[in-house]
Amino acid sequence: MFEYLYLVKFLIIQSAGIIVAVIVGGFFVFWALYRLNLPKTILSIFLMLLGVYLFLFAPKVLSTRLEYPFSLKTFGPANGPAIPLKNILAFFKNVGRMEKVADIARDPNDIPAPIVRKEPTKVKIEITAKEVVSEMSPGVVMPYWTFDGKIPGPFLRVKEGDTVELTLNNDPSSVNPHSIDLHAVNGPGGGAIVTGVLPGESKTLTFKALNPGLYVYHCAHPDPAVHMAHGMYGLILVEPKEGLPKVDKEFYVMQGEFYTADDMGDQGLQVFDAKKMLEGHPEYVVFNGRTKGAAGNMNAKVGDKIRIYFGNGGVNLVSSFHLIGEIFDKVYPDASISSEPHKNVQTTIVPAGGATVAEVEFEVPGNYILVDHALARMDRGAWGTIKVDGPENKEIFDGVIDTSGNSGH
Ligand SMILES: [Cu+2]
Repeated sequence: MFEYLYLVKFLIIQSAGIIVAVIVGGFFVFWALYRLNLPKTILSIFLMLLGVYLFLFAPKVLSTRLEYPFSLKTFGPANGPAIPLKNILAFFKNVGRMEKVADIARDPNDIPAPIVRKEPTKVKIEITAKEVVSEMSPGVVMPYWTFDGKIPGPFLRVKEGDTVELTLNNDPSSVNPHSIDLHAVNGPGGGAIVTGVLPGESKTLTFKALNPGLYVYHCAHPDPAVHMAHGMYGLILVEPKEGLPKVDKEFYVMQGEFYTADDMGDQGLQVFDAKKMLEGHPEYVVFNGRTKGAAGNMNAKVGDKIRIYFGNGGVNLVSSFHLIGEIFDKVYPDASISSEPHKNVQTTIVPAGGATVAEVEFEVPGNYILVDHALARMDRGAWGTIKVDGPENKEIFDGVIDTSGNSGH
């Protein structure tokens, strides 16, 4: 599936095009001026102005297309948000060793089973930070940074009171250092200050899971926003001592933003645009790392109790989480599972770096669409589907389904 020539297209064709255009343009100007037989002073002034024009404007054209804006700075504590030029060169050096992931989206069903044991214990977890190449949509090739090669990272499940020994490896093919900050941790940096790993390194963090809840974890290596805008986030569930109420199915979905120099839908290898990230103008807003990342794998039956673990990796936007055609029977706002849930909720706010736990039971079969109800983002990719099978229920929902394509669904 990989059109690897895009790398060549990106580096050679675009730069060669500019060089050819400048040379041919120069010859054309010389030729035109000689034909007009203008005096040497006018010719000199013209060339001087042309030189000034190129000096002022050519770098702007080149900087957005041929390199990360490495000169871009912030006033945050980290060195960001630009990616150093040496890392761009290292990317092209390492890309042959990087894994080409056929599908970057983590399956929403990829969740460990509920914990049955009653007593807290010691849990060992190993995660690998890995930079990979995959597709945002067919032909749109992205350098992704991940936990375990998928977006979001693995769904971690522990119990209140557990002692967690978490080892973070950084794959040797990586270019960048990485770390992990888990919002479930009580301690500086959420663990990030002890898990900073260079490519090929491993480090271990031990923490006690004191507070039950559903928490975001993410890479926090400077600049954290850049790492999250490449896909480095996931969820950790700290189950309460008594466990969560039993449901028939659980799903795992995370929203995230991607900032590319090219416009949405442009094909080829995509370059990260730090300026768009600072301004909060993503080209893609998606569920589980790519367009259609949460479409097609979630199935349920009428009458099933469904629980959705939904998180927002950000890095800028707040999600207005909504399920078209249903009402959440229960929502634990801000994923506060030790509080009483809200009942009968249409849309629930999930802040950047936050999560929610929503439960729903379907009465009527059909396709139900998960969205961020800031619906322009659906056009940027933020949607998923739950397919519900079962007997019709005409008392609750009846009518002739519009198949003209004008209904939108
Ligand atoms: Cu990272």
